[in-house]
Amino acid sequence: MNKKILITGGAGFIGSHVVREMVTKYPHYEIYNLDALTYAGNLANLKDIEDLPNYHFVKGDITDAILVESLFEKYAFDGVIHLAAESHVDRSIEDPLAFVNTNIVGTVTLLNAARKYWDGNYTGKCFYHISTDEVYGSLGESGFFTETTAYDPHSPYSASKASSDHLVRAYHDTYGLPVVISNCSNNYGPNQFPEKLIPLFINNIVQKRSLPVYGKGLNVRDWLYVVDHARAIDLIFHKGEVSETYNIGGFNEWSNIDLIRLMCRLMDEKLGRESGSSEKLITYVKDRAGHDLRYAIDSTKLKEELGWTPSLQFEEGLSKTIDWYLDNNDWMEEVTSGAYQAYYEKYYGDR
Ligand code: NAD
Ligand code: TDX
Repeated sequence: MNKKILITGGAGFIGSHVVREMVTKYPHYEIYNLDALTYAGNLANLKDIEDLPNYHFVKGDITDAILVESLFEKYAFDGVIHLAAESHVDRSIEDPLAFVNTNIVGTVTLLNAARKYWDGNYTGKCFYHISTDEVYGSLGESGFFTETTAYDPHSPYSASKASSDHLVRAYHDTYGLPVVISNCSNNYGPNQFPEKLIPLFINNIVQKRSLPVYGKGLNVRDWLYVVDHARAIDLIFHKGEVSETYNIGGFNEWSNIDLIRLMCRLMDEKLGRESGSSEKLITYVKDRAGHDLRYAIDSTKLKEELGWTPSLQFEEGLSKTIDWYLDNNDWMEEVTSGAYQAYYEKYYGDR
């Protein structure tokens, strides 16, 4: 069946992998990528697919109700895959309101448009909201987050994502909107903005800059290769049950310091540096405020109900990821120098 799908945040890290998955796997779908091109949005992430006839880019803000409604009116979307968000915890500590605006107001703006234009005709429609494991808060030494774990967010980022999740569910319960939500663990892979741990540290190791480890480096994160997340999103969008939640994760927990040591070892090998030289860059710095100790996702439901399993083992995925950043030094330079933003300003500044 043909579908017209609105993907928000498709120029970002995960969004660009989702857009690629959808436009290449479903050439008979029309995919509309709505992205404001904030500092985290980069059209270079989509260079390889931007000329495909079923891909369409719209520069715009999800909080702009007039624009969002005009898109629903013009294109009559069957589905929404909503990824646009402010996504970095440290930035949320500096500027919480930006997170409230995009993550909460932006989500409600999209929900309102879907409700207005679908107008109770929900057959074949789906509003899919992409969320995070951080809404569940922090685990102790043991246990996992399941779909029924109570929400307990600690950062302005995770609180804003939790709020948006509640609103999505409220639109189902109150107005009958056909929604589905997934909560995923930490992603890694190509095209991630180098403010997040893995690309930041890869770049710092290349540049021989210090590696700022928060606190004692004992916080634990559960890492998933971004393409496996994109595959799960495709599956849930097509096969997920309306009003259900699916946790996505690969049962792959690493303490930050163990992960950083592994990255240092792999990078010494790849860069032909003396063994142990990158580890000397490790610097312990002041801990992040409200730093969650441990995240670990139980994705049994997704496996048992929809048959999803991750395709990549972590060491293989990490090695592939490091190779991608080493091979795409131009991408890293453009992103860190801000050159790409000057380009967008020039081409989209007055649109
Ligand atoms: P990202 O920061 O790399 O990309 C966000 C994208 O959204 C960018 O292209 C940006 O330009 C766009 N955007 C931001 N504000 C916008 C606005 N007001 N209007 C339109 N576009 C806007 O984020 P990401 O890491 O790819 O995360 C994508 C989604 O997945 C987010 O909802 C995030 O909460 C969720 N998530 C991320 C992770 C992770 O590890 N990165 C894990 C689980 C869930
Ligand atoms: O310089 C650093 N030093 C450091 O020790 C940075 C940037 C991070 N860290 C630590 C903090 C975390 O324990 O590394 C861990 C990972 O940090 P981030 O990459 O900032 O990710 P995290 O805070 O875990 O959140 C990520 O996963 C869930 C994404 O940014 C979110 O968007 C997603 O929802």
